[in-house]
Amino acid sequence: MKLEGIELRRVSMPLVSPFRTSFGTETARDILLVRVVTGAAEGWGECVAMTDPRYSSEYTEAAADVLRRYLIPRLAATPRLDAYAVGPALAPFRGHRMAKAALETAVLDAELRAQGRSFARELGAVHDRVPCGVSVGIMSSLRELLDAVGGYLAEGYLRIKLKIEPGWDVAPVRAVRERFGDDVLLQVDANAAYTVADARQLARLDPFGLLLIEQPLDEEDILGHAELARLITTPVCLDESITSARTAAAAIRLGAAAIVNVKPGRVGGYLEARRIHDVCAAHGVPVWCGGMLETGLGRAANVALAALPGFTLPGDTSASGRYFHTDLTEPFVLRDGHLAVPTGPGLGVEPVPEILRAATTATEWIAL
Ligand code: OSB
Ligand code: MG
Repeated sequence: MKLEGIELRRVSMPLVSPFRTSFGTETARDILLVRVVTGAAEGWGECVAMTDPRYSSEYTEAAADVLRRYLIPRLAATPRLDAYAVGPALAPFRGHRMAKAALETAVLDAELRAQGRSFARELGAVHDRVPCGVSVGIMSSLRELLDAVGGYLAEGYLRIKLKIEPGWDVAPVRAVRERFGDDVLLQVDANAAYTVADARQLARLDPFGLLLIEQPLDEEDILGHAELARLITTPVCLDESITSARTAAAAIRLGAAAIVNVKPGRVGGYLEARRIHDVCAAHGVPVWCGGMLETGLGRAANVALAALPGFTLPGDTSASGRYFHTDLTEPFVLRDGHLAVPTGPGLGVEPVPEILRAATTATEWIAL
């Protein structure tokens, strides 16, 4: 594959409502898109880094910087480039997995579009639609939370995830159980807001029959998660801590992860995400597809990944309308609680030119 150039494009998308987590409140999504242009096709990669380094150490400006300063020049100097060569070519540069993932995804998309093959086919999808959950932010009152959850259940979401933090944990879970019953698939996500010293408080969630508790402790606290898993009955799921197939294998071995949230951006791309799926499947550990408030471009690839056989729990693969009034692509729409897996070449979706133009705040063309 011969690269002609790469575009870095910044896009700003207002959210339908503020999204509050234990690490901050988002009101708009500030996105970096990577567009790879080859002789045969173009490919898109959406960088999932957020504006500020609060979910992880990566942030949008840093991703753009490392791409233009190190990653893109290295790729330009790589002979016989294809998507599987991207990871090894970029390996000398440490970290920056979200930036690397965006670049690898764009190359893979260009390659698959040129070959007329879909992400789903390439990754090994076995379903033509995936069951969807929704991530519900921290609210200022239980009433507001119950209204939001009621709305999502009415739309057909098959699983509810509540964001929690100290002071907003048992009460929202109890309120949702009391209002909507024990049959609702329910889980919580703390985004690392607790320490193992909070085990007694977290054990108070045990009676509510949660599917899992996601990343209760610091991303580096693998042993703490293993210890916590012995003190509570809710299964412990890791998000932030899982940065590669290797860290997934170690976390499973240490008893720190009964379930794994797979986010391709966090782990360096869809190829590493599939390796995590494979490691987890070999250990009988269920996985599900996380989300990072993606536009339709990132969402399309996530939905393809979520159709692999080991993704046995509903993902944070919500419809476009969960976050955006107007998506960059044709919107992903919930049908019976599911999203259809795209079947067209590559991601199977394109940005709508006028919408993309209107949302763009800056572009930079790097000729190769
Ligand atoms: O921890 O899963 C998370 C969004 C941004 C950063 C981290 C997380 C999230 C979500 C929302 O929970 C997932 C989504 O619906 O895209
Ligand atoms: Mg999470």
